[in-house]
Amino acid sequence: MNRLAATSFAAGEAEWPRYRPEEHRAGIVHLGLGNFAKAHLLAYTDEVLSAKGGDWRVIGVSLRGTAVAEALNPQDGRYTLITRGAETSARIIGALKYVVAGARTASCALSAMTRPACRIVSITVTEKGYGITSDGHLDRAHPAIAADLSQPDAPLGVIGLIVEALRQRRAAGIAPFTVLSCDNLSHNGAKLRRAVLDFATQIHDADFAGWIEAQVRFPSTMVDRITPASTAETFATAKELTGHEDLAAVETEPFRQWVIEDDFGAGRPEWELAGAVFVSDVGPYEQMKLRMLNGAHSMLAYSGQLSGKTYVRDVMADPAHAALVRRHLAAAAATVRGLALDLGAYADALAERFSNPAIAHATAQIAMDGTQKLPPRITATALDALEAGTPTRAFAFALASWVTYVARRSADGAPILTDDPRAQALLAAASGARNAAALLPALAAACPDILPERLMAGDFGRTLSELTDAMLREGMPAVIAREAASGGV
Ligand code: CS2
Repeated sequence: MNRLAATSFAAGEAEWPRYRPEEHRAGIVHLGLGNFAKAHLLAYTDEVLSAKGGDWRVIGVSLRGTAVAEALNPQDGRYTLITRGAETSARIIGALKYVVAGARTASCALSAMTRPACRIVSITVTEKGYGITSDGHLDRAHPAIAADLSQPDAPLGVIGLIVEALRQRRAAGIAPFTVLSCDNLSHNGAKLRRAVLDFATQIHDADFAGWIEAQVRFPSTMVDRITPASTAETFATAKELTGHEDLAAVETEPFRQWVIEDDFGAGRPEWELAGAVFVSDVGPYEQMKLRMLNGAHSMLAYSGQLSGKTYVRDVMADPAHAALVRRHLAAAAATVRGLALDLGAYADALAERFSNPAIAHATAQIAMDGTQKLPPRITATALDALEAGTPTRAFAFALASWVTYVARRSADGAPILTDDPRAQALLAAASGARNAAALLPALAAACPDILPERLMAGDFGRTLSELTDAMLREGMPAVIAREAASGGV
């Protein structure tokens, strides 16, 4: 098999590295190497290396099994990044050095993270990977947090790894790295910082926590690039465009955005050369993206799953459903404060990105982990809208879609909800409940951060209940058609 590797000759239409990756040392350790990091942080870093050089290659750490390492390491970290828009193009990324995974993850990751050359530890582990509650506290019930608190020198999770690596660096007199969270958590840097300090205080002492507080930077970031899971078609396109077999190929959309707080303690790549934007406060950008893009995504994922739409583009191809996406974007935009940006234009661009016919972004992929995603995407937005007196029906529709999704069973009686760390608790709460009057209080008791009292009461609570009953009784397609026709806000 002609497999992609450092020694491969450039072939096909793809763009090959115009720099020599092996001449650059690693300056970043990335925890949670998956498709998103491969399409985002690594793509930006690859362009900087190409334009400017520097010791900023990336060592990846995979915390969820060995598949990613098994695909990438035999290829010397090389992989094909396919961009699908009006045209399809491909670029071979050379920024990744290798991936650590498997039985020795903790020791190998710690040795990479404690090298003086490591100046940034970046992270994409999804919302559920941190062990931080939606209100920003250390979640002691999270499996990795619980395990790492009892065995801090062989950590399995992000927070445990960061704390142990920082402890070892301090003991060896090595300056700390900057910690860069690149996940869709609101205030991702600030929340991670608080959880790290909390963890460090628990297992070490206030002196060490004080050192972290004074020395370690945790800039917040807003990251954006729609990146579907790779399929057989991804691998076939990679082969066609590169002339090589690539078991680590990833595909993504042309658009990308990265807004970063410029607060790095030990240097950073000039990511602005690749289009990243450095600001002093990421908050408003994060709010815009989480509430508009991700909020609309979650709404269309649940309502799409319940109306037979496999991909986001299928939702957008149904005019009634697309109108509800538009309604959601407008209602979410009305809650975003502090940005001198044209949110109408941002909403238009989102609708266009969601409609991209070349991107097969599965609604099932977005529907995963709802308990982690909904609090900042929908609940916080709905609460702000209620407070400000701006339209809220779109949020009641989104929450009713999730509630109905949790309650729904397939023809053989199996739940359709599976991929959520709280699936068991949700299914237990929903079991036997046949209408909104039974279902809503049960789910609110299980997830008060998704259905707080304020949203269960008053007009909002009534609308939520009516929509849930309608979805359960008449089915999602009928409710979508009626909602869109009534133009309700
Ligand atoms: C999506 C995001 O899966 C999801 O929940 O909403 O992954 C989304 O595609 C990215 O945040 C886009 O930047």
